[in-house]
Parts: sequence; structure tokens; C-alpha cells
Amino acid sequence: MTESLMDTKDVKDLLMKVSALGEDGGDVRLKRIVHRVVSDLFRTIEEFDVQPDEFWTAMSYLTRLGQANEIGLLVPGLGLETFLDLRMDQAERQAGIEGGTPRTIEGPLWLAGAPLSKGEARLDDGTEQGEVLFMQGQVRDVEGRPVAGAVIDVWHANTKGGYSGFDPSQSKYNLRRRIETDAEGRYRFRSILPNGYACPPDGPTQQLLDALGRHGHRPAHIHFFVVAPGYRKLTTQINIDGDEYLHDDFAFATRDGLIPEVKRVSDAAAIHARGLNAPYA
Ligand code: MBD
Ligand code: FE
Repeated sequence: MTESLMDTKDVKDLLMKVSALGEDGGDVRLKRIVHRVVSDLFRTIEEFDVQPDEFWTAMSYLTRLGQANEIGLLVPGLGLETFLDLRMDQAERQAGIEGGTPRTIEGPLWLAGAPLSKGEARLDDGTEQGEVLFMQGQVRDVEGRPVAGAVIDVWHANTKGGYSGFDPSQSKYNLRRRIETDAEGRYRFRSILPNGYACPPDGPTQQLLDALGRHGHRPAHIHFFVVAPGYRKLTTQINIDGDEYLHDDFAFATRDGLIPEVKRVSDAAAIHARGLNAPYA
């Protein structure tokens, strides 16, 4: 067996120069991370006998990934965003913090500045004939005490799985709102039932998933940030029960505790009695 190039003085010196480890100036932590990441890449190239044409194919892939603005899409698809969540869960356990709604990933489709209202909101602009959805809840701290004045930032896809701000067919901030909880910590909203998202079929993320023999679908879901002064921010989602991808999410975001019961009602009068029927301004 030939010796590993990694053990040669040439490669060791190369890595030291690339990362500037051992030289004055620069950020020491960054230098150590660059040293590690580049040496892991060298090691991978050696172990898999990666050929130059394969290497350059990968570099042009990364170029296209950035050009298509899909870095934030591949990251959850590779489980990296879920790994960061698992790390935060672990850090909280180690700090003795337990309970509450589980976190799950943010994904790449949140937008700042959604309209803000108190207590309730209608999220949809009324242009789609989707199944009407009502959701209500109460923000509580880990001791179960209601949190008044918390802000729920909620966003979700339309019936075609598209998000406003990214899907040019939708109005600005459609299906995106911020709702401040009332004195009892409660909020409620009306919207339309979303459909699952699928990666752009001709994009670089789907290209890699295809090569892995994977799909690029997410089950229908609704995203939330929950923030309140003096509290940690919660980033989470709920899934719509019954979706075929419920436990087969390409972004690995489904978690126990995030699949609420969906109650279907057929009585239009009952729906109207729920309120929030005012057309969105
Ligand atoms: C989404 O809607 C999403 O939530 C994630 C995580 C990735 C792609 C699309
Ligand atoms: Fe999403």
C-alpha cells in the first residue's frame, strides 16, 4: 500500500500555509477550522481517488448552487439544519432546560417585515380557493404561565406549495403575518391549508437529490417564530397530519409533538361563526 499523501511533509506544510496556522495575525479559531475543513477535503479526495474532472464537476455544481440561490435549500436537505437543532436541544438538556414545544428548522423561506396585528389575523389574501384553516393557541413559558405580548411570526406555502416573495404569482406577504398575543397569551388566525413544498425540479438541489436517489418533497407545514422580551426565541413548525410525506421530509424537520390534530368541519355557518372573515386589506 502506498503511503498517504496526508502524512507527507509537503501536504502538512501546504495545509499550514493555506490556513496560516502558526503565523501571526488573523483569527485563530477560523484558522483551525479552515485547516480542518481543507484537510478533510484532501483526505476525502485521496480516500475516494477523486479525479480532477470529478473535482471540477463538483466546483461547478457549487457555483450553480450559489447562482440559483439554493445553498439554503441544500443545507436542510443534507440534514445540516437538523443537526444544528439537535445540538441546541443537547445544549439545553445540559443546562437543565426541559419542556415546551420542540424546535425545528427555519428553512430558507422566511421574510422579515410581515404585517403585525394584535391577537388575530387573516393570512391569506383571498385569491385562492383553498380549504379554510383556523389555528389558535396560547404562548406559555416552560412553567406553563401565559406570555402576553409575545409575537408569533407565521408563514406557510399556498395550495401549490409556493411561498410569497419567492413565487411571483403571489401578493406581497401573502400567508405571512406577525401576531401579538393578547393578555392571556392567546393568538388565532385564519388561513388556507397549505400544500407541501417541492424543490425546484430543474435546480441544483434536486439534481443532487436525484443522483442520490432521493426525492425533494416536504410534507405540508406551517412555520413559526415565537419571540418575547426576556425569552429565548423558538423556531418551529407544525405538520398537517395525513400528508404522504409526513415522515419522509427531505428536510428532516418532522418531530413528535409537532403534528396537531386537524378537525374538519363541513358547516359553513360554523366556519363563519369563527370570525376572521373580513377580507384582507
Ligand atoms: C421549505 O418550505 C422549507 O420549510 C424548508 C426547510 C426547505 C425548503 C422549503
Ligand atoms: Fe417551509
